Amino acid sequence: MAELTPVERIKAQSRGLRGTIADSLQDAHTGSLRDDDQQLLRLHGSYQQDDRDIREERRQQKLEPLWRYMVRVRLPGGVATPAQWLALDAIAREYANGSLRLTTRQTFQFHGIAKNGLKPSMHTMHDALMDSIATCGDVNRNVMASSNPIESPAHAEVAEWAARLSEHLLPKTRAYYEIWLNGEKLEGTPEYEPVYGTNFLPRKFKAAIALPPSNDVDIYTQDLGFIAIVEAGRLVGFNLTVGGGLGTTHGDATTHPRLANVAGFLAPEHLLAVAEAVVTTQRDFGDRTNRKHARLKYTIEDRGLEWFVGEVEKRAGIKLGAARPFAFDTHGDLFGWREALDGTWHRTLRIPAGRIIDKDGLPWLTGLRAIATVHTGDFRCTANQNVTIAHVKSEDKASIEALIRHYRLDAAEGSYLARHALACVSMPTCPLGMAEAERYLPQLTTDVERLLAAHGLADEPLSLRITGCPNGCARPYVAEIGLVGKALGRYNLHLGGDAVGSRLNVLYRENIDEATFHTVIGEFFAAWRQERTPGERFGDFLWRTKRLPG
Ligand code: SRM
Ligand code: SF4
Repeated sequence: MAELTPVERIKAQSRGLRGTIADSLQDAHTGSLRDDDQQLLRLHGSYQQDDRDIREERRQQKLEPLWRYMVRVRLPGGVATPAQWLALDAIAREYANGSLRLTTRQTFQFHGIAKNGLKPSMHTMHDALMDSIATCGDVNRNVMASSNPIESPAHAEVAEWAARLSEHLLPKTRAYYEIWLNGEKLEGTPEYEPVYGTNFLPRKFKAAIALPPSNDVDIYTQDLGFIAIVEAGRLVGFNLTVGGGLGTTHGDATTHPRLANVAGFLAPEHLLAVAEAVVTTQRDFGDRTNRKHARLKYTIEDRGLEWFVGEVEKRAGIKLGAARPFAFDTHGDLFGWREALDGTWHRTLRIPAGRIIDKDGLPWLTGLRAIATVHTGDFRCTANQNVTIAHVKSEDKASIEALIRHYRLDAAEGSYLARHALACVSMPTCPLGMAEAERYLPQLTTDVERLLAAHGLADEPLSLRITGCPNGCARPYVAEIGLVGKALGRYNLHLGGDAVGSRLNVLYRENIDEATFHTVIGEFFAAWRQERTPGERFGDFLWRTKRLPG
């Protein structure tokens, strides 16, 4: 029988995710944690990283790498109050690198926190009713939900379900409170984990709720998804989706992105039981011997969807109904002021690659702090790395708009392409990055905009997503143009996603440089302009005219 992966031993022996993190934190001789604790730290929502830009310089100086910590906040549905925003802003300035980073899973990350800044950061979050529990590691991560606030009564319900789902799938261990918040120390046996058991999950696990017609959460890329079904203005239930996942490894044909299957329909009151059944089935049958084969998508492929659904139904004690009809019209965000049903207003701000920082004459961190100081509604992080200022009263709209303009928070709302492009973090913090992503995005969008304009296609709807490696953190495999890092300055080019995130693109060219990318895309734009049917999207055009393999 194949051996369990080393991470399995670390989780099993961790005494409910405690390990020796508390001792590791005390060690003033190094900015690092002990090896096993670095793994466990993830389940507390943090990764140990080093600044790759200065890695070599530090090595030459015989210094240890500049160890710093990324911390990811748990924020179901991406909803934050102004008080929470101010707490996050304070952490960004006092303990992190002066930036707040909106992620592709509707939450915030901090980068650059030193070891001794971790506890005060967790305290600041806790005081504002936030935490980072289970935002990383082999557990259910931040639960996403369609983020446009109150455009129908179902929006509020969906946000509430996301919070309930997040709570339901949260580990029960008190380790987080003990280690970070000076909670009482556990004596004896660790807490019983009804959902996770002692070994937690074989791998990371992701859940989201989509509210058609928006697929902003990219439901087909999630391990577990619920598509809200609204009939006669009422939320009547959800279609269940299972087995989406994007991570791959270059050169390893056993790994691949996969879109989720729509498995059936369930009433709202069964959502938690069904979610738990999906998670425990994956807990019990997921591959714990090979982390590259451990996601739910492979469990379903190996055992079959029918078997999987049967197991879930047995565990949840219900039979799924036939999936109900639904239709998506976008997986992007909607910009500009929009009125909600309750008469309040919201406006989504375009934040390229989600990086909120005061830089290059754009004082965005300061500007959003100023807004949070006076705002009486809330903020919504979107799955597309943007932020919505939500629930603005009619009488406050003009003053919020004035702040947006004063702090130039509308500066990035250029072309359709620029408003919708996504980039993962990659350099200099991500240890897995092979090529630039976030830092290359401004140049990349400018170049593609120029090529579009050259062919008379300026402002055509087009999705562009780039990642620094094949893990897929900016979900590049459902973009019309996806660039996936291979080496510095080199990318695999994927083409052919659709407008709503329901089609995987395909690998078109491997390991190409910038100049080749411009040539290939320029030629395709020329053909698209000439041969497209009215309004035809780029991805659809490439498939219809058989320009893509497969
Ligand atoms: Fe991710 C690992 C950043 C969304 C697939 N991801 C990482 C790490 C933690 C690198 C590491 O393991 O050391 C990156 C930290 C970089 C940094 O410096 O901050 C990282 N992932 C991100 C974020 C911040 C990208 C962003 O630009 O917003 C996103 C944080 C989301 C959140 O708030 O929880 C992020 N990652 C995703 C997504 C998209 C999604 O979840 O909707 C995916 C693809 C969907 C999926 O999971 O299949 C994704 N990340 C991965 C993988 C590949 C997993 C796999 O099944 O193979 C890894 C590597 C791993 O797990 O071994 C990874
Ligand atoms: Fe890092 Fe790769 Fe994820 Fe980008 S896609 S953040 S390079 S793991």
